[in-house]
Amino acid sequence: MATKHRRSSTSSAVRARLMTATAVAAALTGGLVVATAAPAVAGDSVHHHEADFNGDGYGDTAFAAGDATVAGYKEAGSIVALYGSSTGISGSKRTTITQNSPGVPGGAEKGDHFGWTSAYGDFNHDGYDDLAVGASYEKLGTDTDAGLVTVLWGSAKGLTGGTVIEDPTPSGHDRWGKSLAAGDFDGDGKDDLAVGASGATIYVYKGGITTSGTAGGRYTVKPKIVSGDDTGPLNLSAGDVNGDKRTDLVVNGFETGTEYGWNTNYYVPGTASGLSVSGAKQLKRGVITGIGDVNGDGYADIVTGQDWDPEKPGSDYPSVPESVTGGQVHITYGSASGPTTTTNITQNSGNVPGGSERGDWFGGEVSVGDINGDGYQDLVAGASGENLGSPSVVDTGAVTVLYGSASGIDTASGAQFFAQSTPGVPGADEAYDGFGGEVKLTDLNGDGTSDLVVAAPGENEGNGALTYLPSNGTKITTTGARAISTTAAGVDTAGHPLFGANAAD
Ligand SMILES: [Ca+2]
Ligand SMILES: [Ca+2]
Ligand SMILES: [Ca+2]
Ligand SMILES: [Ca+2]
Repeated sequence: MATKHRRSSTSSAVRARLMTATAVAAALTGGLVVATAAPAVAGDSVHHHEADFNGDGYGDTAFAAGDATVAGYKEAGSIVALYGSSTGISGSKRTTITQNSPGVPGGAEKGDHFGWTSAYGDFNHDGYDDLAVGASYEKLGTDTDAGLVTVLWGSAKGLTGGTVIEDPTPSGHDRWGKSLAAGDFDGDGKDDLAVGASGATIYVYKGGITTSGTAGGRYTVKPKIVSGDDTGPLNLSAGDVNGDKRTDLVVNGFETGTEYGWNTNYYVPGTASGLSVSGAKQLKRGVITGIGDVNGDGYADIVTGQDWDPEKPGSDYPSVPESVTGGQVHITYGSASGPTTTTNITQNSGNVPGGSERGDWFGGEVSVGDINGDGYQDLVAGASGENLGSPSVVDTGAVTVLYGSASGIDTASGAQFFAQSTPGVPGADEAYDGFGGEVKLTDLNGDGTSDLVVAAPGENEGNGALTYLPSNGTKITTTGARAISTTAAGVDTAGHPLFGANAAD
């Protein structure tokens, strides 16, 4: 039985991360924001390809406004699909979807938090990527916080209409859709959908999901993590770590069988019959994961951000040193037998810009993609709690770009550092912007290299905003950079929508 102490310990990392998206906004706005939202989803996992919802060959992306007011209902939530073009993404080519949108099941209600979680894949195998979206606080009948998962369908016109993915055991858990991941876990050529809820069990819907909601099959996997609304699978990430052409899953959760229920992560390999816990391996701590081949050996590597949760049970904030509480990123290398050795990076490593300071939340968000097209996946790590300037601007946030190489992520040279005060980046450093509160590397202008989108969920008192920073084929550049505000994205600015706090994986 969980004690109060345990609960607060198990949730500490989650809460710390939520700070970037919610409580920082609260600090600015007098504490009106309630931290009820699901944790952010990991960055791009290169599990298949760029998202292309409208099939025009340009990569697309989607960002949540999970606390957006819809038709007067607070925190009903929305999600914004942004379609790529030769000049990347902007507010002029997008679809903003709520549960009140035509063809989308359900209706916007207070506190549904539609859009907080999402995962893309071509679930109906028609050539257009689709987007599975969670509304994990949806109330169904008398079932409070039952949760709802909807697949929004890709088409030549972009995302349109949707289908509910039925919860097979609604009485067995709450928060259906609190975590989502897509990939071809059984290697049959069709994208499957993994759904997490408040329990430890993960439900996998096999590809070939139809517009009437029928899947090609369904099974469950249950890694050794704690069940609970604030625990269960926090984040799910997909990628082929063992190089067998079947997508593997990384589960961020909390340990079973320990008094304090410390954060833990598992690698669960895909097999011909789907995900299999018999081959599961425990990984380093951290609450957010991106998967990509940073050393170019053909095996995707697991990049997990651990924003401050101390390594050693028994040690606790603030007694652990700043070098730990500033946050770190673990890189666990893939191999034919799955995950192998792990290295870690902090802001104190090599020539990584900045220094590790308590509350930086370095690694609070991570994304992996090939910015310079050299075949080595590169890394972006958010540090949404970074203070900058003199006098110091609290929690304005920053992101660090680090490049892959044959020997892994290069901390000696090539690093880039961006904040809103960086020349050419739109906006300015303001307290609690939380710039870096979500990061996404994916190709949005069709040149074959990954561009960067950085969210500042705290921008303008919790409205949130995105910043598009393209790759010029060699590095991330401010040439062609643009900001996308809530207004440009069609998100209601009532309350604190926290636009950008989660990107689709
Ligand atoms: Ca597209
Ligand atoms: Ca499709
Ligand atoms: Ca590798
Ligand atoms: Ca690269």
